[in-house]
Amino acid sequence: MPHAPMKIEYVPAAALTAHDLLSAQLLGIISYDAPVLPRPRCPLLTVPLSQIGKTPCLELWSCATSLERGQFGNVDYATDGEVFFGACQREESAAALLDDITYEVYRDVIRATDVKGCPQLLRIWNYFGDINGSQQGEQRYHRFCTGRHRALVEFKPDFERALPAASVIGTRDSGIRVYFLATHEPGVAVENPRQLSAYRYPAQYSPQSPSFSRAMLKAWPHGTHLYVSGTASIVGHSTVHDGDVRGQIQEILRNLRALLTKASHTGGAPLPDVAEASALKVYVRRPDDFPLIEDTLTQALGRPLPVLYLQGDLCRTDLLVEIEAVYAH
Ligand code: 3EB
Repeated sequence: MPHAPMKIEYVPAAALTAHDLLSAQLLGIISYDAPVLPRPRCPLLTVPLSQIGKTPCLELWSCATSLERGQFGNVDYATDGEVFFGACQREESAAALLDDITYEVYRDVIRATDVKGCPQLLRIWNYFGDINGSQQGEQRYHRFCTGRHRALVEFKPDFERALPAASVIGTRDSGIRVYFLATHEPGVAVENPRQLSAYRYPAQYSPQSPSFSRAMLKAWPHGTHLYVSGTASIVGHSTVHDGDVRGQIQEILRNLRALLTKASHTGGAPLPDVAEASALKVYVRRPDDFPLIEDTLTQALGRPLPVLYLQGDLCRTDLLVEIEAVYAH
């Protein structure tokens, strides 16, 4: 991602010096299993997902200019006025419903970006515990969808025009964590012709349909990024290849290719091939599937890519793997 205002890298934690961690150009750090010492000056979010298969890496977000950093409500942020990176973490108590906590998190996210003049949410990552479990008789993923939608309706009246790209992944520990990218001018939401838009899913998946777009295309002053949502083996609105990991990956790759083609028409310029991702995260439900998943993906892509494999739960119990990506050109 040479010319855009920010980049995302996966860096072995052991390779980072204290000097690196204190850099004025760091927008944020996402830590999965790797410890982060000393405490950086930028927002730091620790996500309880185990990394599989490689030396522990940190996800580093950086840009070329110096940043203003601060806190707004529960949101830690860093911004250069063009890009706005934020992170927010809330613990859960048995008494609080996940819909209400999610609502409050999204309210804070929207307020922080509004106050700082970057109200256009481009991409948001959502992580919380026990995603396939229930709370007071309602699935927790459904509660999440309800709380998110309630906040968007209340604080973003025209949100349906440019829903951010998103991932929602179940973590091993409780609490909700989100991090996000926002800016001042909107991007263009891109839907996948092979899939029903998630915000139109029938109620069988969630009484309140999920509020996200399949991808967000953003033309920065010096380069275009495509932020691809967590992409699963879903065609139309149905899961396909139940129980077949290899089949699920191949379907995900078809979905990614279709999305890239659609995005290149939308943006009026060709986007790179599926194998030219700048950053990939692969969420694996069952760690035992990792060798097959890595093998299938490496063969299909034909080259080593910047990729993190993380063990996480996916919102439908029949999904075994999900892939998110960033493309640049
Ligand atoms: C899907 O396509 C798989 O609720 O924001 C992927 C990415 C999924 C984001 C969300 C859900 C979300 O429906 C699940």
